[in-house]
Amino acid sequence: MEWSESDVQFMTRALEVAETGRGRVSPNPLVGCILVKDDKIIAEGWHDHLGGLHAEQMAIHDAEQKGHSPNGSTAYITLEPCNHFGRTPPCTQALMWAGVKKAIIAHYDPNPTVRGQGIQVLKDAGVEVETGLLEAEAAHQMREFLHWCEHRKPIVTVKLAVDKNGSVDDRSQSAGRFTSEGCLDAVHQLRKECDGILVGVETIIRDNPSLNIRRVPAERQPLRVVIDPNGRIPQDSKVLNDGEETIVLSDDFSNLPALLNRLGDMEIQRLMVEGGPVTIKHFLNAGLVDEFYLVQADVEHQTPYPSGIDAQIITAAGLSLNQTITWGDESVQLFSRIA
Ligand code: AOF
Ligand code: ZN
Repeated sequence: MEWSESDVQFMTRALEVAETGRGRVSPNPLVGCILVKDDKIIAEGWHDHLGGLHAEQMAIHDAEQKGHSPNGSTAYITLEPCNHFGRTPPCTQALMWAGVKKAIIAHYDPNPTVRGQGIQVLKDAGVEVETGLLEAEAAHQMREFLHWCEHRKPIVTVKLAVDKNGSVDDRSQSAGRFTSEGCLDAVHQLRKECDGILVGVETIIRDNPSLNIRRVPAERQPLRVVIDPNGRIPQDSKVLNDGEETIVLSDDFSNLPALLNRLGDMEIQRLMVEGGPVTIKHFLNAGLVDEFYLVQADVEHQTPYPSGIDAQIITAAGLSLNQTITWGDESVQLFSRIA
């Protein structure tokens, strides 16, 4: 398929508005929809939050509100429209009633209740349909949803902060942060994009962390998952007493694939593993890490606690350096699984 420059521009815009829902739509995917008439955008919509309108319906509503008729327009949609009554009525029907004459779709919907039917129903109704425009970009944007549809388990994102020598903790001091405020904000944003946060019980004992989202606005908190094979979690730990959900699992580390399947059954599509190094190493050794954020702090611990994890170990686990970004004062290496 040959796409025109304006096709690419409109789908790029659809992907952009879809981002608005990031951290708020799981277990649904991010979806954006643009309505175009006479080569001009007349309306925009996106799936904003779980339970909210689907992107197509918001776009149709937006057109009407702005006094434009969607009749005869072309819809650029990042995901195949749904054809089922779920939390909302089918988008296929909405598009047809609105008189949309052509739908350009980035990615098919692998959800078993939708698969293929959305496109077929539109075609049967005489709507012109084209697919595959910026498909790879859309697949990347909704990668945890696609992964979960296929494997029914979460992608695993690790975050680890180390000092100049690869130490994760200064044992000469009580447990504390050694990264900048800006870095913490970024970590909270990342937490928001994940459905669950997993730590080993050692982290709870040493740090008593809250493992919640406080530094960026959040409508919901991630599920906290603590691996505690020997029942050592202190009953007064914050994660057990702040009213948000925590599950404590007595699995040992040989059981990680089964654990991920169970979290997948709970609709956890992206799991953040926050530590400590022993827990992270188990995930690395089992080949279960998909993304790794290695945060490099510009400090030196007096009594270091070596992580034993560096770029080489991460690479050996099947990941490769994707990009280097900045979080506050820290430089962060992002490693991703080689597809
Ligand atoms: C669309 N447009 O904007 C989204 C779609 O639980 P529901 O009813 O909200 O349906 C969720 C499913 O619908 C989700 O798993 C995915 O297959 C599709 N999401 N479809 O036409 C949208 N978010
Ligand atoms: Zn829909």
